[in-house]
Amino acid sequence: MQFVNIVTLLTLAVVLHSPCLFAGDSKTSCPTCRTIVDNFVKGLDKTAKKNFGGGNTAWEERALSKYETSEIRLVEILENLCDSSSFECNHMVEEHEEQFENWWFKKKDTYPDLLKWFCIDNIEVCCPRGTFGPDCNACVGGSERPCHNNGDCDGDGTRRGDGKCRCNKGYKGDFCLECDDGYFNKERNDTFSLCTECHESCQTCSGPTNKDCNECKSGWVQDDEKSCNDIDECANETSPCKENQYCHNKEGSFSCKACDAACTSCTGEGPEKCTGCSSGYTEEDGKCTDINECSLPDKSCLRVNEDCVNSKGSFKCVCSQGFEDKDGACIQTEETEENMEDEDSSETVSPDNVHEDL
Ligand SMILES: [Ca+2]
Repeated sequence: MQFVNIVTLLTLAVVLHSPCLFAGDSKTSCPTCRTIVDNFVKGLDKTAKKNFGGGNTAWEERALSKYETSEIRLVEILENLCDSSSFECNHMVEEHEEQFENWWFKKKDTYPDLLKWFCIDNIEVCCPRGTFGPDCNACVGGSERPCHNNGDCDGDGTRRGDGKCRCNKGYKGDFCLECDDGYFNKERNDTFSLCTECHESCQTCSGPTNKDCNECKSGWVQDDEKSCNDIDECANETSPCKENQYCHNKEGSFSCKACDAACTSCTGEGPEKCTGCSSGYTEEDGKCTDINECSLPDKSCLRVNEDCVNSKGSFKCVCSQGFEDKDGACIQTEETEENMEDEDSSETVSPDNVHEDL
């Protein structure tokens, strides 16, 4: 007795948690139903010429007309309504198989619109376009042109939603008739509104040009003729950028870009635009040029058996070929094969090893 009770409880728990129970009311049940109907129509198309040899004999015509309305054809169509992986679809078809048979044999001449007959009127998971919710009420703005064609009605065509509008870009308000900031009404009456983008210089506007701004966007300023024009942020005596950056003006804004590595400060791109040279560089012919520390009269590398390697903005001291660094001195390398290989690879001077101090 105890055992039976547990089994009953478990079964009940499974049933209660099964998605089957909620399939009729899920968010996706209307789209699923529409897919089923679409695939039904495709199935009708696909089977339209089947079992028909292409000839024209009386026998074939009779066979065709018999197949046209046959259960065989219906089963063929029903088998291809859903992807095998779609639980909701397969469940919906299984659950309403009798309805499909009913429509196929008795209703399809009177109610040729399967979507309306099945999804809307019969299993009640969808509504006609432009309507929403359990009772298929008209969307905001009316079912003909929901949201005045400037937005989406919540729940449109389903048994869900609240019918309110989510306006397209550029539109606002409950009815999507008003223009959003940055847009203006090109055309407007009680039921129609066309909003067009303002000139890029306007925050709000009444027309398409920079003379039609009600208010300039930030980065733009109104001149004497009431037009909004770009502010050249870089024209100021003091740059809005950091010491090692230069200012680049843009329409409606500006940006700061890094100076060349040769400069500590600059007025533009490249070593020619430096106003101060980085260490390791010196001014030469109007631009900051790398100092070759290896050709200075005072030697930069002082140890015995070492070479000076110049690099951009710096230099490096490396032991000469056949010598290696040991305890701060360049010692002759022992001639083993392994060491020969090591020497080969140490010849490459990578910029990572470059001296930072000079
Ligand atoms: Ca600017």
